[in-house]
Amino acid sequence: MGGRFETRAIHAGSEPDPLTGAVVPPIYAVSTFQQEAPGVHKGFDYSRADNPTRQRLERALAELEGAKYAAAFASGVAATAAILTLLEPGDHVLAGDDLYGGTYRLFEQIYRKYGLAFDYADLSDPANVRLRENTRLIWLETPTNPLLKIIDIQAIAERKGDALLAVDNTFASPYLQNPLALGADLVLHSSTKYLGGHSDLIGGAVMTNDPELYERLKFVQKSVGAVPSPFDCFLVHRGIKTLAVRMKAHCENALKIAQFLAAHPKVERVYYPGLEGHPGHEVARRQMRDFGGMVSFELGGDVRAFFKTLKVFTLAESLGGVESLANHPATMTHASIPKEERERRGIRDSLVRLSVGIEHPDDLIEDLERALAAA
Ligand code: P1T
Repeated sequence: MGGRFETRAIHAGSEPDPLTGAVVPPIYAVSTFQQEAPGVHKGFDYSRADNPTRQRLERALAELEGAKYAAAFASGVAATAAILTLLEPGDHVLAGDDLYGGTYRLFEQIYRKYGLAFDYADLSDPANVRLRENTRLIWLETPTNPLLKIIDIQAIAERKGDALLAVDNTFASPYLQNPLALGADLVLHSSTKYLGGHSDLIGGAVMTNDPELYERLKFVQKSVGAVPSPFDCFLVHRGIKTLAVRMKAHCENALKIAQFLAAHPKVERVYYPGLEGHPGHEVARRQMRDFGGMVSFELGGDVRAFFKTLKVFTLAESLGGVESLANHPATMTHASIPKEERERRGIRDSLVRLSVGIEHPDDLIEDLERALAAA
């Protein structure tokens, strides 16, 4: 399909249905497909292996990341697990030290026992990439969850040696940043977040330009079977059509909120890459189209009273939906990281993470003003 991002987001994988002319890909709620003779069929045999609604979504996902290939999964962590399945026992993974708590849990509590070794480093300084002989994967998020560190993808790609570089692009979305163009081998999304955009589904995806990696991922997708339902694929695909307009509004609101928080006496520190004082501001300006919808801050006050007073922001895990959410990483999204390790990484009990939605910014700021006064 070609065209600029906004156009591709609407048309990618969405050409009219050849059978009926339907302008939106139909939901093929079906498990199996008739075969004319054993092994002779129209390209689909069983929906775990492939499904027409999923295939349309995968074409859209690939196009948005400038990738040749995409594989959709039942959740972001299922997509992460699929990438880890490409490794062999004894392999070493170097990961960024700030990342989603569920990713850390998957690494430490599931895959470590299958013989993978994990190390964590602050990759916002590329000099911290120190490879071992058996390092097969570098894993990073940027901006990171929840501290919004910015990692220079191109600088890490230049240091990756023989390892694969996987970038979890969930916080940025493909509208803001395309890691494959910066040298990553694999891009991952939790499509639960900005891609879906409406907090009404769980999904994940992996994109790549490497045909061999893609074949292996398709094999894992079919063989392990963590596939999204046709209905969830439809919802993600529907969400993607408005990704560009939503992201513009998320970014505009988040910058206003970050500036408001930075000037507030009860706020000790604001983490937002769009603020000029943010250590990753220059890199973000270079590798992202804008600075995203996530803002974190250290609250100098009563965190419980703050959350209790919020009315427009909902206290909930997750992010990337049209509605604003507030999260307490220490007890919610990052509770699976042991306290000592969490605090070493800078996730204190005073840390608040906001997923800034696309409501009117004045309503959001008034809500925060009230809650900060009560804190
Ligand atoms: O929830 P799921 O769709 O399985 O995606 C996991 C995931 C992967 N990567 C990042 C960067 C994420 O933030 C997440 C999920 N995160 C939350 C639920 C959260 O509130 O941070």
